Amino acid sequence: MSDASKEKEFEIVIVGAGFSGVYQLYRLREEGFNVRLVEAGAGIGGIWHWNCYPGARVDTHCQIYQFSKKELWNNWSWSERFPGWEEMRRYFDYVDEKLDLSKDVDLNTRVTGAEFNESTNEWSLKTDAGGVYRSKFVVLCTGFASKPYMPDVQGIDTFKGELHHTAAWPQTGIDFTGKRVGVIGTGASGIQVAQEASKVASHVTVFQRTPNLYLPMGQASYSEADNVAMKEELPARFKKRGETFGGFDMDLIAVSGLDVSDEEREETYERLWEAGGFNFWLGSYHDIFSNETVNRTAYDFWLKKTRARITDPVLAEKLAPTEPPHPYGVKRPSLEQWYFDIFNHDNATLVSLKEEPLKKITEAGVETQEASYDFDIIAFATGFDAVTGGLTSINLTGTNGVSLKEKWAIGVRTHLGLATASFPNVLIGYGPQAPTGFCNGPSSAEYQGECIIEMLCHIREKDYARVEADKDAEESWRNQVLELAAGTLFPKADSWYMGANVPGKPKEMLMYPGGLPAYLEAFRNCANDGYQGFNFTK
Ligand code: NA7
Repeated sequence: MSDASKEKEFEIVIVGAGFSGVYQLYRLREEGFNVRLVEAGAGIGGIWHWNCYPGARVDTHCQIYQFSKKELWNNWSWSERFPGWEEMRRYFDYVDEKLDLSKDVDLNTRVTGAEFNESTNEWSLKTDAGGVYRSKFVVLCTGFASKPYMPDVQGIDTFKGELHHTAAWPQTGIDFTGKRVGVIGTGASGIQVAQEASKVASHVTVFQRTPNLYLPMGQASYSEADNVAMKEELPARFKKRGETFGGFDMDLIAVSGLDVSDEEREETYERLWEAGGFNFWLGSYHDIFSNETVNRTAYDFWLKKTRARITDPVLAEKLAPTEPPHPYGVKRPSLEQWYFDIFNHDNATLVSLKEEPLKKITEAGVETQEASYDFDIIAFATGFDAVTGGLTSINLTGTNGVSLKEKWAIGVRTHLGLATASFPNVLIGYGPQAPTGFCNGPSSAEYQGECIIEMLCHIREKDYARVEADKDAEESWRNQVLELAAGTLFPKADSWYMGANVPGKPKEMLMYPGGLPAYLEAFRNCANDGYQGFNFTK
């Protein structure tokens, strides 16, 4: 807000300017709503504003990691199959300019809390910029990864060098040249940092707790001619997204991995592996996520391919253990480019925290139960309080006086992942109990985003003052989510999908695991049935 001391009033306030929030802004504006988008960062782009650590890169191919609006894709060219953060930022700047977004966005403004006024049916949102927003509706688009998870390791404040979480990396950057770099965590962020550091650092030491079952990224550079050819295919790819489990342009194979011969399965795996990206994961047999025997065939194929990249047998057992640490793909596989190769050089070391647990951070570096490692720079690539953290870190007070954080401390409850009881007129995009982490972000922004827009248009048409999720409906939706998850192998890993990466967080499936089409069908049935499970008041 230009004048932070003033109250401003809107029909709808959107929180968060990633793909979901940006989509809400331009579509709700198109529908004629008086809407404002409030964003904590200094720029739009959500995760692509915050993620600026060396090597930060998207793990979904650019063809479908963009908005499907022709006016946008028709005039934009991608330089790589999996773009880096700088290119994603340029893309968001381009979207901003094309759709004239900035005039309705307040940057550098973090929503810290909100209260509902029962007599006016309005929310009052407080921000760290000092101002107050009053609005009839709030659409929360805080994303799955807006609250970094920093483990409670003793001595973090004592380190004399540079220590940062990858998601809170200094925007001015840090030069790794000639430095001793420590990387804690081996998910997508950890290996991206390690790959970059290995090129210029005097030494990089990677601390691994659980081996990540990486897939080859299959990065490619794109010329202008490639972009011209790509555009021909885009409408079909965009359409396909709404028909597939993960909102991708590929889908799980309908037959069981056990109903094919060993030769056919091997050929399929080989083809998927060669295709790169998430093909081996989201293009595999549908029962890879529910049948341990099928899952093991995928693991064994992965093991064979990965072991072929690692020469040292001791290292090989650490990076790619003979026995799977958990079923294949129930933790998100990160896409590696030259990660395994870095350990073939003298300037890289892998430390297994299973063999020598982390003890503390010291002035000089990292101390494990076995040894001390000195660093100039430490990157905590330890992930996020995923999916719920961005929402519960806003002090939202429900009509019963209970905050969202308190309500969800004993397990998430929502109806269709769109709203939660006692929080009237709050709608959630890309949050828990929706496809979210199993779904391509831009696909969710558009497909689930349209559910939110449809609801808001319905409310306006009927002149309702208030909408709220029904308590019974949210119990029922929760049970559907948990029952679907119980039929899968996902609960067998302590992943962020299960909320199990953050100590003290309830271990429960945080996503709707039935796939995007089934989710959209559930919404359609609900809407056709007069929005059953939502209570409306005039
Ligand atoms: P991830 O994928 O959640 O990875 C976090 C990593 O940090 C993972 O290897 C964790 O090991 C490790 N970790 C977490 N806490 C600790 C502690 N206390 N000690 C040591 N190691 C720890 O986050 P990313 O940022 O890499 O990626 C997030 C998503 O962004 C990713 O899924 C893609 O969608 C892009 P663990 O496996 O829990 O043993």
